[in-house]
Amino acid sequence: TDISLPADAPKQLLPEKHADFLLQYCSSQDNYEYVMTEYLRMSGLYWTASALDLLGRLPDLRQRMDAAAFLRDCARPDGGYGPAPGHDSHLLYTLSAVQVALLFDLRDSLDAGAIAGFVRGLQRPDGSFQGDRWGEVDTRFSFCALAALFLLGLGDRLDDLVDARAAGDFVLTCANWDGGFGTRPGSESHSGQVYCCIGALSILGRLHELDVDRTALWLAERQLASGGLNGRPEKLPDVCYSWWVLASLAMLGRLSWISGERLLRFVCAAQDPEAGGIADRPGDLCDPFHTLFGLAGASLLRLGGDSLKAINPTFCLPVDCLDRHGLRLPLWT
Ligand code: GRG
Ligand code: ZN
Repeated sequence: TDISLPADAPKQLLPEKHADFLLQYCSSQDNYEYVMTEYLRMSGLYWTASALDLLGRLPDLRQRMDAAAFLRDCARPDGGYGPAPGHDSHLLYTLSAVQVALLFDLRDSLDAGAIAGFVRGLQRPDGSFQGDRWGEVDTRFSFCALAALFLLGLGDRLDDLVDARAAGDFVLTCANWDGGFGTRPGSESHSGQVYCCIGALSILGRLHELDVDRTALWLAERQLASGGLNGRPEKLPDVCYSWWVLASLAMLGRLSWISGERLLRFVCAAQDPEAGGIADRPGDLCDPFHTLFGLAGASLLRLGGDSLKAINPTFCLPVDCLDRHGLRLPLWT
């Protein structure tokens, strides 16, 4: 299943337009979409801020909002973060909160010990992580747990804080015969889960335990004739897989296994040339999520020209942000 690119679709990346779109999106409090997404607002702020930072326009957002106050209001007594004030904590929003803190240079305002305690409390005996106190297990949460600890500067203490060995063992049991990974052992391969599992293994320094070529081949097969990437076989292409698939290939050192030029053509076609922003596919409504992952993919491919900063494939943060905080995976040095 694929789409064809409209003949009149944009052919060039429109970085200034995207900065306008992102700033507009989060400054209009009465924006219907913005109000709608309260249950994931902390992640929304991360997507917006990370995309603006890639574009060199994060100072514009800093001027317009008080990120320190928002972080404070979303912190919970259990040490985790919720998506918005008054919501329960979850690993998804706890990772986003740490990412936001790094982007806005607010790491010192976080209680790293309390966050680490929250993360530790969600690990299960088999090494997996549940996302919150309700108990759903997913390889996304393994990644969120390890990434949050690493980004707090606790990367060299992972073994004291959680059972790092068991965390990696669990992720490896979620590998499928086709080379992909799923949410739990035996579940269907999906590119988003592949990103989380490879990301977790990259933090643990255990990528070499994978059949790298088999996984990279499954990822490369995600590219369709339109140039776009899908999340699993028989599905439609979607701009966000420019991140989930490409970042995974980058971590495996196999970025050249897909055609970057054809992918960029697909991403460009999903832009709104008037209001800015990138959608999941051409003709659809733009949002900060697909805008970040479209730009982040272009950054990995180094096809954004001078308009995009370099991005780290494990953490989806600009490389200069990680450098500034002294955060470096041995693999990426
Ligand atoms: C730091 C970038 C970053 C992420 C944090 C939460 C997380 C870690 C990663 C999410 C990975 C994931 C599961 C992405 C997939 C998202 C997505 C588009 C799901 C859609 O699934 P379907 O079944 O769509 O609706 P398809 O494309 O399969 O038809
Ligand atoms: Zn998508």
